[in-house]
Amino acid sequence: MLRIIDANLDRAGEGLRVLEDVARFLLDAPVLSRRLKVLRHTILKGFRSMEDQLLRARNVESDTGAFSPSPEGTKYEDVVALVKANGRRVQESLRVLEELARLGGPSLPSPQQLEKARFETYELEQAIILALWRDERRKGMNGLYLVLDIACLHGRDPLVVAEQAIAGGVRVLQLRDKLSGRGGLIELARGLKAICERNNVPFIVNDYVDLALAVDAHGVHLGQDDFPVSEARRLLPSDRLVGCSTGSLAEAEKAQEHGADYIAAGAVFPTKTKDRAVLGLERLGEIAAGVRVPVIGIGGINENNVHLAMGMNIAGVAVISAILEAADTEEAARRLAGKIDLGVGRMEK
Ligand code: TZP
Ligand code: MG
Repeated sequence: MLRIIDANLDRAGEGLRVLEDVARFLLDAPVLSRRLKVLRHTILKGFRSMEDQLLRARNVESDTGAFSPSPEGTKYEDVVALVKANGRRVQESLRVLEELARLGGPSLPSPQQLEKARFETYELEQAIILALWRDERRKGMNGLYLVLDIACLHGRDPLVVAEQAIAGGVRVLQLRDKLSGRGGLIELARGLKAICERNNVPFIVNDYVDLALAVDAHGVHLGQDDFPVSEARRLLPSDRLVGCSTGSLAEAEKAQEHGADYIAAGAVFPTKTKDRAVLGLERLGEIAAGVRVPVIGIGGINENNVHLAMGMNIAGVAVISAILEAADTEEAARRLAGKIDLGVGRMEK
């Protein structure tokens, strides 16, 4: 019995340590890693009075099961697989400890405590995996970003335009409609999301968190006077993105602090599409250097100046008129995308 407890306590502790380090070092998620640490300590504390007894009972040499199924150990496909395997390891060992605790014993923690710890692990494992997925999506925020502004379509079918733009090289698509009510946008949003999903392009909804939730969009994009970033972060599932428009380094820092996954900075150049102060290249560069999240330049960007914006070490550029006012959508997207050298962007961020 002591040997079973000892082995499973080790497994639970080791597995939790792996999860904690992923949360701490890969995700930079202090709340998650703290919860994991507290959980690990709480479990160990429950067995502290048996510590010496367990150590004495340990006998690695005579353990008939102490071998690995393959000589080099398990190889994980990616970090998510590693988290799943270690999550399972913790859950299984807590289950074994719980079963033993049900047999009773003077110095064992109660089965209820161990069950509670196991359930917490299910939740923490899910939180880590969702955060890893969001991290992946955040890294995909680069290249050419099209803001599909319905007012700029001049009667064309948004679904057709979206398909053409993506065929030309658009890597992120946002639905922006300042004119219709959101009720009327649901069907269109669903259609655009389906196209994006088919092409492995993130689909972002401008302004409306409820619409983004309703159609299960990959993210929402918010301006300074829209719904607060921190609230959107709280409402959206944790693998969804929240983007924020900013016009200064201070706004960008604040957005990042409140949980924004990427930042749009602009207007980089003068634009007729939106009434916005011009940021200029230098301040765009300051924003790009001042935040950790990807920065997307926006405002007045076209195929003649895109290289200047990308030269400021940003992750990508967002455009409206350079694609939507062009006679040939696909060709316009292709020409712009061809001038974005992702190799010199901020992909390594
Ligand atoms: N936010 C800052 S500038 C801008 C938005 C939505 C308009 C971008 O449009 P264009 O036509 O690419 O300049
Ligand atoms: Mg807005």
